[in-house]
Amino acid sequence: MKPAVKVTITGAAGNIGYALAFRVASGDMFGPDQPVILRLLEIPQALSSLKGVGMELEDCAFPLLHDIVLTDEPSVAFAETNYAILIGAKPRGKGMERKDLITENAKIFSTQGKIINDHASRDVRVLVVGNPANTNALIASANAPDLHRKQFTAMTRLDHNRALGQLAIKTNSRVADIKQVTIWGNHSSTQFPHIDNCLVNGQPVYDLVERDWAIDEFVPRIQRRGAEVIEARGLSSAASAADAIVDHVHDWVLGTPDGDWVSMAIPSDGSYGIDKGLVYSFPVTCKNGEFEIVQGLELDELSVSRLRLSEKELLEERSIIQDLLPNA
Ligand code: NAX
Repeated sequence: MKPAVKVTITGAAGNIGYALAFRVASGDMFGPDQPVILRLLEIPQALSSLKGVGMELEDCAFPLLHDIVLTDEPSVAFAETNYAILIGAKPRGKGMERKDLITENAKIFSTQGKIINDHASRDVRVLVVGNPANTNALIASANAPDLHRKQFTAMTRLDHNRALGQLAIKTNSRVADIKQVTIWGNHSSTQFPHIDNCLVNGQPVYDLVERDWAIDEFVPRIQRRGAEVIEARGLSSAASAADAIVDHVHDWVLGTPDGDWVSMAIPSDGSYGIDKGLVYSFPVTCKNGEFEIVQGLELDELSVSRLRLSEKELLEERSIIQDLLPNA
């Protein structure tokens, strides 16, 4: 049996953390032959609830789960960790402006970036989920000067999966038959779900749907899907977010299938003219644990303007937290 990998989950007693821990422990993230050690981090006020999560994990008797650490001490949670999944963040409080949320959460992610830099395994892979996810990933990586920028990513896989789900319904096909969907930009309402290159059963998607439908209905639907779930459930997406986390890390580590790509928010290398260093969602393929941006996609004027709009929002977010980017 392979040696166990260490997986840190922050905010592990929260909505998403609770849905995620069991999926990782059952082998969904790394496969049925990869044991895991879970390091679950919470704030002191949530430690009792976290204890309950730990008890339930024990009660599942997962054969792949070799150890569970429950802690409110980040240096313990991140010690020698191979995967850091940063979910814990402050929710937007009453009367709080978006700017306040960015500033409040920036403090959490700059601190965690430093601790990951000092304590995590040198090959650590980081996925930021807590919002504003893209900018929080930028802050964490800028505070981890000894690690490579490409070790820090943010999640747009939920948006990607939402796009696949809605396209499958619209085209009356199976999700597995839909390829080459992209989420560009920020994990926010400026994201651009883009299907110009999409194939359904090998057929161009626009043989099956109108482009007007894509722009006028599909794009806003994916952009607003999170809000739609909250309206229906009274709670934000949790199981689907946890599922997207499993997919993001699984594909990063184990690779994407030939002939398809996934969406990941990663440090821009300037591809498609996006400001270098911004954590921006691109179409990527993954192989041998590395991701690569899909190059050469043709974008019409409207698509380019949507990419720019989301880039502009990320530049604004960056300017708000500029003083927390020591190595930017
Ligand atoms: P919850 O409020 O249910 O859980 C968050 C947990 O984090 C709480 O248990 C809290 O005690 C803990 N926490 C707060 N600060 C912490 C810190 N410094 N260290 C460790 N733990 C800390 O929120 P949940 O529904 O789980 O959502 C978590 C985050 O994910 C939010 O920021 C949310 O906006 C974001 N999302 C991001 C998504 C994405 O696609 N990138 C989609 C889902 C989700 O909306």
